[in-house]
Amino acid sequence: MTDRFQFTVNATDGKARTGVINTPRGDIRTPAFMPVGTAATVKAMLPESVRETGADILLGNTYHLMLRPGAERVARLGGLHKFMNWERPILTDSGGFQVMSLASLRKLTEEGVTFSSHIDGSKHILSPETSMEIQRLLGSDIVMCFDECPALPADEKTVADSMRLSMRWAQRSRDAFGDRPGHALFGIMQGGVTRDLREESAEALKSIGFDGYAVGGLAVGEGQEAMFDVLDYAPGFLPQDKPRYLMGVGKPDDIVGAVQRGIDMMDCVLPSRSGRTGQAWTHRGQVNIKNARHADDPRPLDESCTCPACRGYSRAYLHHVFRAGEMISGMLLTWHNLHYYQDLMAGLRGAIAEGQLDQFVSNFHARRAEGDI
Ligand code: PRF
Ligand code: ZN
Repeated sequence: MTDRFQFTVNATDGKARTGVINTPRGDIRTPAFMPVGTAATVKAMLPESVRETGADILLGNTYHLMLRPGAERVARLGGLHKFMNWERPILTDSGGFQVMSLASLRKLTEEGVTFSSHIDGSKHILSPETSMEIQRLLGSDIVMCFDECPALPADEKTVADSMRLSMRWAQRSRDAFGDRPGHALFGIMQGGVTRDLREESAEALKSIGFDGYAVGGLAVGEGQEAMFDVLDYAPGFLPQDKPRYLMGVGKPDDIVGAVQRGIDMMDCVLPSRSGRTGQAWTHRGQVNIKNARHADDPRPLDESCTCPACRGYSRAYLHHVFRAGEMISGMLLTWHNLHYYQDLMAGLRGAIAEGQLDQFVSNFHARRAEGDI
C-alpha cells in the first residue's frame, strides 16, 4: 500500500508493457481489464465474486450515479466504495460519452452539455467543473476528464472541432480537479482516425499534464482494422511513464491487439452484458448457450476454465436455466465471462514478463480458430 498514485513498468515485449499502478486503495496489475459497474453494481455479481475473478479495479459512471441515486447522497453515505461494498480502486467515467448515447434533448455548448435524464426526463447540466465535483463526491480514485466523443464516421472538421473542444475541457477539468493526493486525473485523447488530430490532441494533453492518458473516441463504429491502425501510432504520442487507457474496448481479440500496441488498461460491458443474454466467451471463441445443441451436453462451458460455472455445471444445465429465465443463468455466465477476461489479462501479463507475447498471441488465435467443438 502507498499513499501515492504511481505507475511502474516492470517489463516490455515489443510495444507491450506490464507493470503496476499503486494507489492508496490497492495495486492495479497492468495490462488491466476493468469490469463495468455502471449503477454501483457489476450486474449479477457480488463484489467479492468480482474480486475472485481477479479484478483489481472497477469502472463506475458519473452519468448514471448523478441521476440515481445522486452524487450528494452517495457522499453522505460515505462514498461509492462503501456504498457498493468495493474497497479497491474505482475509476469513474466523466459522463459526456454516456450523455450522448443515453440522454435526450441534449444541447452542447462551450460551457458543457444540458440534457434530460433517460430515467425521468429531469433536466441536468454536465460540464468539466460539475463532472469533477460529482466524481469527487463519489470518491473516485481515477477521475476522467470531461470530453466529447463523436460517433464515427464523421467528417474531419467535425472531429477536429470536437477534439479541440475536448482539449479546452481537459484544461478546465485539470483546473477544477486541483491537487488531490492519492487521486488521479486522466486526460482523454480524441481525434477520430486522423493521425494529425491524434497527435495534436496528445500534445495538448501532455502540455496540461495528467496522471494517465486515455485513448478515447475509438470503438465507435470504425471497425477493428481502423481502430488498430490508430493504435499503431496513437499510444506512441503519449508519455512512456504514465498508464494508457483504451476506453470501452472490447472483445477478447480487440484486447489482445490493443495490449500488443502498448495499451495498459481497458474496460467494456461485453463480458457482463453478454453473460445476461446467453453469450459466453471461451478459449475456443464465442458460445451461445441458448443454442439447442447444448441441451444434452454434459461438458462444462470451457474445459480449461476454473470458474464456478465451469467447475460445477454442465452446458445442459446452463442451457436449461437460460431457457427457463432463471436468475442463476446471468450470474453463472457473467462470472464465467469475467473470469475468462481476467484470465486473459493474467496470461498477457505473464507472457509480456517472459518475453513470450508473440507465442501467447499465436496460441490465443489458434485455439479460437479451432472453434467450439
Ligand atoms: N470518452 C469517454 N468515455 C468513453 C469513450 C470516450 O471517448 C469511449 C469510446 N470508446 C468509451 N467510453 N469519456
Ligand atoms: Zn468458466
